[in-house]
Amino acid sequence: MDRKLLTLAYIRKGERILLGMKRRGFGAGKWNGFGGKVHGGETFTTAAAREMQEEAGVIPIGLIEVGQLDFEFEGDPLILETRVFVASEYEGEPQETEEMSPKWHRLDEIPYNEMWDGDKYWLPLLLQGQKFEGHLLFDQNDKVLSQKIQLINPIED
Ligand code: 6OG
Repeated sequence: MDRKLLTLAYIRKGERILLGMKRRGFGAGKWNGFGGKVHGGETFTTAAAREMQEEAGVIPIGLIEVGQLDFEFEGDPLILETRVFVASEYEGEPQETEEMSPKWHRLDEIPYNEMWDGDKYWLPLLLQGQKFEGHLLFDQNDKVLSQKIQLINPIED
């Protein structure tokens, strides 16, 4: 099975999260975090920071890896191995790029119906400060067919 290594990074500031409307390519028309392919010689973390700078014009500070998600599409042997990151600090001001239009969203107004269908299963975990890993299988219309997500070292409360 082929694996493609991707990053997906968010900036979360208090009660708001920075999302980008993807303007072209894979996932166009959806709000998402920022990210893309890991280049040779890069770590996931350096790739995540580079992609965020390229797509949103901000440099994240103190990126923390919080998740690993394997995205798979029915009928496609490729697995998108995606490492998920979050930062609470950044340098620069979010700006529109060719790839993304960034916008702050209140945590109680996350536009899940304009995001990848899988996000509702795991983004709430990120927002709770949890770490997670999982696998999501999508059909050819980008709908989730099955998913399994588990917490890593769950936070006790
Ligand atoms: P480029 O092809 O633009 O990188 N990505 C996904 N994000 C979410 N939320 N759900 C998915 O479910 C995704 N599949 C891929 C990873 C693609 C970007 O899109 C993310 C990368 O940040 C299927 O270089």
